[in-house]
Amino acid sequence: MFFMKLNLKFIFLGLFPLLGMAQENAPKPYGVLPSDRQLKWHEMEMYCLIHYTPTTFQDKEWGYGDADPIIFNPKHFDANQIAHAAAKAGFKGLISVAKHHDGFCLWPTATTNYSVASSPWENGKGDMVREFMQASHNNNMEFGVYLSAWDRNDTRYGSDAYPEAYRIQLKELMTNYGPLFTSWHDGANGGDGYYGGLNEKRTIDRSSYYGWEDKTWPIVRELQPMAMIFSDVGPDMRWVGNEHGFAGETSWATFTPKGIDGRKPVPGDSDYEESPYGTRGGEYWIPAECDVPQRLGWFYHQNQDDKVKTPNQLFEIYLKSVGRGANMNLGLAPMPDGYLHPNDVKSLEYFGRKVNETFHINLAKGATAKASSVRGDSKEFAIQNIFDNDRYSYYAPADSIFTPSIEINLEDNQEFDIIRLRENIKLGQRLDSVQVEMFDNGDWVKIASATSIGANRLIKLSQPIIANRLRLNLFAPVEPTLSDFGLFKEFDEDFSFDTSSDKRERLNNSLYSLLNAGMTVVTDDNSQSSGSFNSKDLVFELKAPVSAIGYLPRQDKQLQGIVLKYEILVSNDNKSWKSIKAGEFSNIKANPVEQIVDFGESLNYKFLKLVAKEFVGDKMTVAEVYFYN
Ligand code: FUL
Repeated sequence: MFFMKLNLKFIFLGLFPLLGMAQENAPKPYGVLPSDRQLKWHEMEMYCLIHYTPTTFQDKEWGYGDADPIIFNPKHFDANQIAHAAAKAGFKGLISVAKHHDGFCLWPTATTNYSVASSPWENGKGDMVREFMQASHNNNMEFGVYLSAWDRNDTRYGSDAYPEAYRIQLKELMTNYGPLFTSWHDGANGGDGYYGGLNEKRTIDRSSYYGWEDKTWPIVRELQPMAMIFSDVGPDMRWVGNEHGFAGETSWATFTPKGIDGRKPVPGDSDYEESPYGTRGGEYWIPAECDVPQRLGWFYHQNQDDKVKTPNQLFEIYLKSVGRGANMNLGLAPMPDGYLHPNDVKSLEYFGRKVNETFHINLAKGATAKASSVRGDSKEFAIQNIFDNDRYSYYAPADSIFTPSIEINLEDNQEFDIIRLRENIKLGQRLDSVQVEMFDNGDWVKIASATSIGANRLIKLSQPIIANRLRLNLFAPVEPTLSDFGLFKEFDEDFSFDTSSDKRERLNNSLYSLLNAGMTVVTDDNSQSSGSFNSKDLVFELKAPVSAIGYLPRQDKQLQGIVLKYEILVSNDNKSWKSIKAGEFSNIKANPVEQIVDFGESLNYKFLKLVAKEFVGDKMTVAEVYFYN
């Protein structure tokens, strides 16, 4: 006993001071820090979001809430086909849109009959959320859920009873579907809908109606402590402010959400101007998530089979999301039959191979490096740490050295066009910027620079460079950390889609002309112009039969004038008009892509009128109108 005590004393006296020293010696954390759940999420980098509800069967982007559940009858629903395609492409998780704005629940909830239980699918005994969960797990992916707050079906929407029901739905999802990596709450809420047959517009007070902070999110925290809560403004990750999938060139993980006109920022009512960029020194760690559909819209539309994003487009998104410290959330849209179209599968497969082939050989492997300053002589801060695969092992300079340089000697001459940098974010986002130079003909020449490094930064060079000696100049307001330096060469291979179903072609613009006068041209910084009109309708003279019209909203990130609801009329004399189609351009504000209205047949009229039944602000704006034969 006595002997053991002595020994213990020896161990305590001998070891603790050393441990204590190493601890004291680490740079002090800077600013706000990521939580454990955020660290885990940063490591995930990519996952998918699946939109599949009665809206799929209606060929719409937002269901109105009036679809008869009888239409929800997939013939060959195959969650495994979807999960397998995503996993093979390197995605680490799947999020099931358990309920979209149409209100239809993909699981047999106790809160409403408007669910799979009322559909013919699996004779009303199925649970699609469960199938997605199992398929995710079978494919070694994590699972999460999206539960739309806006419910265009529920008759209780707008009254106190609805948020109570919403919270029960959330509890069901948080309880019965295993460990979840996210609870995703989109910002679109309030507006017109079916609401149990009343067909009206219902607005709610977005700051208080859902009780996000005091009643709703605590359910997630209690039942799924590791689930990242997504909303426009956090608390765990923020919307990047667009649906192109691009974070800002500079994108800080730190963020201070801003309200509009002094109002508190809440989901669906906040200022998104800074969302792509974050806030340097912001109040919270709320990194960006880039949600982007694999097709033009979030739901499947047969006429978009040829518009599936190519592997190269997905790779660009990867560089501008994951490569800017954000995560990539790619929207998958199964066909009505219940699985992904071959074009979507093929593009995913090639994209996965591209990422894998690009990043599996790090050309900096075997390099040696020397820093202008190293912190102590401990391995903990050694420069070699930037070459290992550990995101948290790191290099740091001595106290008060805020702008160290690192010289890197590669094993050989290497040809690369992507540079990867990472900080040890457990100590905060410290680096302001990094400059990369190469040694060329006796001189140091700058080849790249980047601000905001964080969890992961990929710098894509405009062309490949061959070098064997490089220098990194770090700039920070405190002692920086660098946990990774990697060099890669983008992998490329030929790609084309196997099937094409879009038989339509755009009419040559000599075959139609706009008759309206009174247009003001609005031009943005990228010289992309749109017209602003005094009238609410555009009249075209047509010289050929048409089967569809395409409306491209303004592309300059402004919302003023964007058409939300439309009506199409035709005429032979420009006097008496026949209405042929009316509807809404759902989700057009968040995702301003071309909206194609199909007439279902070829029409031969002399005049066509596009009426803006509802638009943002006081003047309709249009970037382009296209006609299809
Ligand atoms: C948006 C929704 O309005 C879209 O329909 C889609 O679900 C997207 C992911 O979030 O807010």
